[in-house]
Amino acid sequence: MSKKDSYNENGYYLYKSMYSPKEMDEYILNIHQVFKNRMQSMGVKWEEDHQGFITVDSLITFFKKQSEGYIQCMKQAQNLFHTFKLSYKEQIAETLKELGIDLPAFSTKPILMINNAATSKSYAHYKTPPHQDWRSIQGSLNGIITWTALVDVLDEGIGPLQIIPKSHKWGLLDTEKDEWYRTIKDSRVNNEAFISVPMEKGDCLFFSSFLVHRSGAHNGVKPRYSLQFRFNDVQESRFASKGYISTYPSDVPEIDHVSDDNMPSPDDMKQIFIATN
Ligand SMILES: O=C(O)CCC(=O)C(=O)O
Ligand SMILES: [Fe+2]
Repeated sequence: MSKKDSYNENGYYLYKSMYSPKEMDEYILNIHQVFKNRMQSMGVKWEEDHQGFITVDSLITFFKKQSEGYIQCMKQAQNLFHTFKLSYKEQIAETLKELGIDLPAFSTKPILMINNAATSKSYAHYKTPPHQDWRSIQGSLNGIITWTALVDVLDEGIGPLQIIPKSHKWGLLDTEKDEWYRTIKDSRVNNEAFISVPMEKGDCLFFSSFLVHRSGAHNGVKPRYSLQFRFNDVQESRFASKGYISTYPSDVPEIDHVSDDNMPSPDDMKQIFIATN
């Protein structure tokens, strides 16, 4: 069966070794750099291993003491140039095309997740209940999500992604609002229907925005790092006829949250633009 036929039939395609382990480690080091800078500015101490990764214990301590600081770092890490760079891979573009997206466009910003009960404010922050991404995106009908494992997500304890193969063909399922977002109400969505998708560091799962999926159970020992890119197809006629609807408004400045305190002085600027001669 061709890649396209298998994808159409099952609703997903696993691309092994999209990225090398080295590429993944370099990216996580950049993420950790965001944390180090913020922790330093807050006077929070951390420990790191011989490669420069912050230890899990230090990250957990940071979250426990300063959860807002931790969340700010997560948001900033999502915006790293490096995050976007990982999406500009020829193999991603080629695979999207092979699977049926003619002219891909991001439907949302990249989504970086570090799943760990110890660094989550609620259960749904590290264990996403069954859902279809299309419900929140509402983009092209052939939308695709890429879900990349930044670390090995192999054994059940680290919570491999769970999917219901072929469920994309069921169409959009009924949901009810809940404290996470919306819960699917459909008898076909039950524990027996899910399969786990164990992935090695650098593997990338392409799946339909209609495929039912959820997070696996995480035992809280090793954090699970993943990165999602979400694509619409600008060529899909229904999407165009709906006026390229976007349920994710672009960021606007949050005026009320910007402080007037401690604004930069000319001296601060001199520190940034230091003359070299
Ligand atoms: O990474 C996960 O476990 C699931 C996340 C997810 O499905 C989502 O963010 O829509
Ligand atoms: Fe999802």
